[in-house]
Amino acid sequence: MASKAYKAWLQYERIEQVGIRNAYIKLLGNVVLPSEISEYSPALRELKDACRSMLGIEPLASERPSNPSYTKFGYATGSEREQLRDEGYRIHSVPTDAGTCLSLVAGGPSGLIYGVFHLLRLIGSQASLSDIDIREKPASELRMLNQWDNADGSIERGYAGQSIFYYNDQIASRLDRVRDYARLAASVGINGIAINNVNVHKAETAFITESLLPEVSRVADVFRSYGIRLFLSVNFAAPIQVGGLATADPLDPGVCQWWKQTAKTIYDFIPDFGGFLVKADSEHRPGPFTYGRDHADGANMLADALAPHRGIVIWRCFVYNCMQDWRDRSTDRARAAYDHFTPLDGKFKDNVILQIKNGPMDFQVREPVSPLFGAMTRTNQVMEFQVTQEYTGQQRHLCYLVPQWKEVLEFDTHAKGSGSLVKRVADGSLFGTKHSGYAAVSNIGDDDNWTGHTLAQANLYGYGRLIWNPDLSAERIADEWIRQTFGNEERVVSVISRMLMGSWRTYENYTAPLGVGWMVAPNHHYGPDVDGYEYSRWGTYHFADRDGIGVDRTTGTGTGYSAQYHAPNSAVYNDVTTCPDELLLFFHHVPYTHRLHSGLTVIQHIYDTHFEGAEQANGLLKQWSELEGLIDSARFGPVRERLREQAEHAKHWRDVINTYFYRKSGVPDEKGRTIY
Ligand code: GCV
Repeated sequence: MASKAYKAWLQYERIEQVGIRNAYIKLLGNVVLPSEISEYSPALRELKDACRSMLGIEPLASERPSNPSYTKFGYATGSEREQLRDEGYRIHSVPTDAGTCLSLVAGGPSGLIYGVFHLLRLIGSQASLSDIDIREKPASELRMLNQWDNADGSIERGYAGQSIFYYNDQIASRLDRVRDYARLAASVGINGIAINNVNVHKAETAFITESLLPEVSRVADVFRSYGIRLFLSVNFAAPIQVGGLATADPLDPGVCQWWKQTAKTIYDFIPDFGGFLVKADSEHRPGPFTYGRDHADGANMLADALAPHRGIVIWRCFVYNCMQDWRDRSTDRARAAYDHFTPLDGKFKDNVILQIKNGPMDFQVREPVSPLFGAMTRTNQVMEFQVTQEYTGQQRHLCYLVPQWKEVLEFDTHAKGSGSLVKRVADGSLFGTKHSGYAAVSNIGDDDNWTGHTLAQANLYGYGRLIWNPDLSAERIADEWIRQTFGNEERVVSVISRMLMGSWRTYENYTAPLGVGWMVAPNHHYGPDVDGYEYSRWGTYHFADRDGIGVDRTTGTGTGYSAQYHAPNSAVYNDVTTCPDELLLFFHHVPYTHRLHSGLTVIQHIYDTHFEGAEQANGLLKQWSELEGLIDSARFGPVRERLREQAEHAKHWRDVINTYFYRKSGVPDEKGRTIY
């Protein structure tokens, strides 16, 4: 039997209050299905399983109502169908002569699945179904997960065990766990998944060949039943590596032909294949630059191969010089994506989508929003988030990231005047682009609780819910997740909610200050090492000396990065007096005695936030400990262990950072606390 940790937010706990349970039983005891909806559809299966578990009943499926009150499934027609499109649904209670009909009308099979999960969320939080009228459809078209899983079973930046997809260079023979993952993903509206790492190694390069496609298509079958299309990350040099060609030049007719044939073969096995995800000319991956071609040449060639099958190319913009000389002050990694891609605006085929990381660097705890959002008006774009906590505590620390993503989505790019929010770029409405949406690096592995830290499940849940509806608040998403995962006991809900909501700021407090980022140990990126990346080739510097710290990215004396934003953002960031405190060191090099808007000096801010952050981390442990006895021990204990580690590790961060800057600056802490 699945453990509570494994069930994640699909607990389907029995409803003990008889009155409430009976009200649900009355409605759900009989489900009326039109002939085109099978009793064995995943939507109905989910409803039945959940009813068995929550209500102790097996709903009776029939073509006509057999009770005065009943639930009715159907597909929308006419204008309602147009309005809901494939993925939308309406849940509506309608009085009948002798009772109530709960009607779930969906635009298509995916909408039905999403509608059932919504209904089950309502029941899980014990909401009344007697007078409801809910209409939902996703805000954006593409809602993807990216697995950074490798065929050998490892996961790049994975913190929850090994891959559930692969073992020993093969696709897992049993896909039960993959099916459960598909359920979790569908329950929050995910509709696409790239199942292998964007760093495509030898074994995965062959996934697109005839010998391995039968295996890949088994995985596609599982996801398809939950409305999720399968994508593959591809190796740009595949024509050489598995095709036996001498080149991968995107303008070479033989190469074009090879990809066309390959696409055709893929669609023979997987008729609804989503397309390719490509990391090219980035961190030593092959790409069009090798042949003197640009990214539009590379992406368009693949797009032509996929177009006859309605497939798409998702081309990543994470392109920068990872062999930089740290002595070279003229190169700025933050500029790279914009500099590479804006000149290509309008040159991509309409089945190419650029995938842009939320910030210009790499998923730091604090970065400005990537200026590429708002800079390309004629190019399809999706936003890339990182659910896996590479730089935010690696799922050993609690860091609920939804508030961070929310800030990104609410950022006003001013691309078309005020109100040009990032979420409107990502949903395609601002520029009227054909494709749009979101992708995120998943945080799951084969640990029983999926995410290593049980509370890190909230990030996966939150990602799906937020991109379904970017207007949901981070608090609301946290509340939903807690109720479904741990039940409706108010004390549990309020304590965990407080813990989640403060955790991003807490993590920021005891780690890298004021937007400077990167003070982590090289390679694995866990724990403090202030100079770990200072004299390296990755373009990730803080330039701290005895007088000051920060990267001058202004137009006057710096790298000019601030000019990549539209006015007024460019001016706000460029001017040290208007730049927001939390991004000050991202944009400016300032003396330690520089006064922030908060009134504190930079050095005092560093000391204060680090003492405070370590206290807050300890507070997380204390708050959780209050819940002993209210949460099953199988989940309570391991979370407490992680929070203990976090509290200890936060002290380590505090002392390393404070000591480093005290020794550099020689400025003592005004409050005389212990610094080493
Ligand atoms: C998949 C960062 C990570 C890499 C990752 C890369 C990317 O640099 O550290 O592990 O590679 O981002 O997004 O491609």
